[in-house]
Amino acid sequence: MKHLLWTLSVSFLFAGCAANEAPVENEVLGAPLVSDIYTADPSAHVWADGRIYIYPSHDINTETANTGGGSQFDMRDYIVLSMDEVGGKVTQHDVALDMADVPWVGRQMWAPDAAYKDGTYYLYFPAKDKDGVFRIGVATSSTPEGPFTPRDKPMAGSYSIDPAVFKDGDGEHYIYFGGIWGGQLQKWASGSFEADGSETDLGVADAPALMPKMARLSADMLEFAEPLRDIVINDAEGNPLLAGDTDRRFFEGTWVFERNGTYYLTYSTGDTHYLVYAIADTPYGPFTYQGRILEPVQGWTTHHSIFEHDEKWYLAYHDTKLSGRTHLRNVKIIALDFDENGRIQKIDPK
Ligand code: FUB
Repeated sequence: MKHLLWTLSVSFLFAGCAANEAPVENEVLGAPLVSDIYTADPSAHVWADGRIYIYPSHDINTETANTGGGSQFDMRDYIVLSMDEVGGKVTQHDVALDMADVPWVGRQMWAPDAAYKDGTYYLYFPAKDKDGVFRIGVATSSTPEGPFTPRDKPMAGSYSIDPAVFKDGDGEHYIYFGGIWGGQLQKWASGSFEADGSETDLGVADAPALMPKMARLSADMLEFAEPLRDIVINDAEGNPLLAGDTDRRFFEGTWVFERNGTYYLTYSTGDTHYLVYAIADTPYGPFTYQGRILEPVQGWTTHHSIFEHDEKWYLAYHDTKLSGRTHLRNVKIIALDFDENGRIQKIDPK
């Protein structure tokens, strides 16, 4: 019944839309997937069984104060959500990975992603090591929901946050990651970690913005197969987006997918609270900025993933409607539409 109502709502809203309008409204479709726990940063995948799996952050109400750098986001484990279809019954699985089982982790298990290859599921997760430096770890499982067994060290040469893994049509996997401010990417601007480096940005508005990083994954999915590269994001004239262009420049939360031969890089602009996208002809880019996907949601952070299920496209995202508190978020899913030229139709959550 719930699914029927959801489908009718979608049909009604789509029927009333002109080609360039957002297809849906969040009030109708964007109900929190679960309300027993707080979840955020949803990475959605449809594996071979056709079921939708969401790999979110598991927000918790700790006593950790907000002393800067996102310290109040003090998460300790991961819990996977799954469902047969959007709008269907959501299963909240048991703990997939606990901080206590990862020898190198000090604190703050942030936004994860997952991948599948040859019978094994891989969970990629950022967390601060014992020295307070964000690294990216990998854990493996024979089932999509876990439990996952972590490696005892983070990926060699990894840093910052928000890993996102994209599988290309030729079977190669690529990992994208990075986040400025609390995600520490600006502290790596010189190539090595500067503990006393900027907490807020590079401060040079007319310099090229910090770009997210990427590499092809090794055949065993556990390490970078090549040196890390910047993901270049240009404007329509082919010039890199600038640090001062806070409405468009990358902040955190990359996601990559391919549709009709076009590679889409989507990300959060952080302090301006937009989800935006850029396109390229290859998974390496360079990417050209296109526009916004989602206007600001309730809450400071905005993070997402995009997936296709039963020939429809969806945006998984979060807001803070359940709690009203920045660090206690709830994951939602909403329909996403493309026009005939492959342009993503912007959604306004209000
Ligand atoms: O959930 C903690 C952090 O908040 C994520 O890593 C960022 O993308 C932001 O959503």
